[in-house]
Amino acid sequence: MSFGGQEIENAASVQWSANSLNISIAALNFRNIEHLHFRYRLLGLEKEWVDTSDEMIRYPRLEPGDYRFQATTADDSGEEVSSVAEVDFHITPRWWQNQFLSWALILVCAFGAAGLWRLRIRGLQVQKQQLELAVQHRTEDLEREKSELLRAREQMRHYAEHDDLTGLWNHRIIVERLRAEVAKSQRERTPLSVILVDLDHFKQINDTFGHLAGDLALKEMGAIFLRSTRPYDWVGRYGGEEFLLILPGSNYAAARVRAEELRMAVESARITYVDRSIQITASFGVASGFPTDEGKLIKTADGALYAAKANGRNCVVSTEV
Ligand code: GH3
Ligand code: MG
Ligand code: MG
Repeated sequence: MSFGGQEIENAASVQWSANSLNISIAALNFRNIEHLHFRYRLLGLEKEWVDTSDEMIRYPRLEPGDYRFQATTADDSGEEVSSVAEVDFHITPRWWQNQFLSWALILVCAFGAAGLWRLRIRGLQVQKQQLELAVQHRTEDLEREKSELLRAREQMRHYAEHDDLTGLWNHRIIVERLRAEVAKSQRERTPLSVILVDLDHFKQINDTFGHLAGDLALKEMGAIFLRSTRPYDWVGRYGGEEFLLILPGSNYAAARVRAEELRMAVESARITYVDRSIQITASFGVASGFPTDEGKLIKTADGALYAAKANGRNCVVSTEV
């Protein structure tokens, strides 16, 4: 018997290798060997006997372990004609075929795989967190852009509806409101009054104190009118130095009183520009009643205002429609 070129004797111990085990059998006690053949088995690998007439047997790549090779000679009838010859041998495993080491290797691989898996999961979690953070930032950006756009739109609307200098409703909006209030007054059968105000000799104010002083005076007048009206009244800049006030629900008497109060507030206001005090008066044309048409109502108020100017200014003229 030889294993990887090395002779094996009974009870031999050889180190594992990828080589094959080669066995040559000879029936030394028989003269007529033509009718003989052999039976053999390698315990540790197989249990069944194998018949052969070959004298050479080969086992490729045996695993480490204990083996017993048995062989006997048989005649043509298959009967055993010799005693069983035996050789025991042991193939010792290489260090890496050690079972403990194999388990250790399996464990290391398993732990390694688990570690890699955990790392991968952690990586995915970090990636997910980063993505969520990016989405959150983008959402915040969009929210900010949206609120900026809304603010810009609100500002645009404010500019489109208000007078730059006084901050009051502009001509277009105050006329629109008047139309709506006339319709409401008709629908609800409630009185409606308008007051048209024109500052007296305002050209002279500009000429005397300068245009910037005139601007300041216009602003102050606007503030006085706003302060002296109710939340549901409408105050607008009708023209250059003319204001239109809409008083829903106010009848002739109430509007007249209100106009007189406004007149006194204007007259008593002291406007200081640089170190000079400017005094202003205004004329008031009031139109009250149950109007059917906003154009006619304005025209009536305009007529009253004209009369107030003709009366010597700084006064109120009221008319019923
Ligand atoms: P009256 O008493 O008859 O109303 O005389 P008035 O001078 O007030 O009337 P007039 O119509 O002759 O002049 C109006 C003046 O108002 C002329 C104009 O320069 C001035 N004015 C109109 N708009 C503005 C403005 O926005 N700023 C300034 N500073 N002045 C203005
Ligand atoms: Mg005027
Ligand atoms: Mg005027």
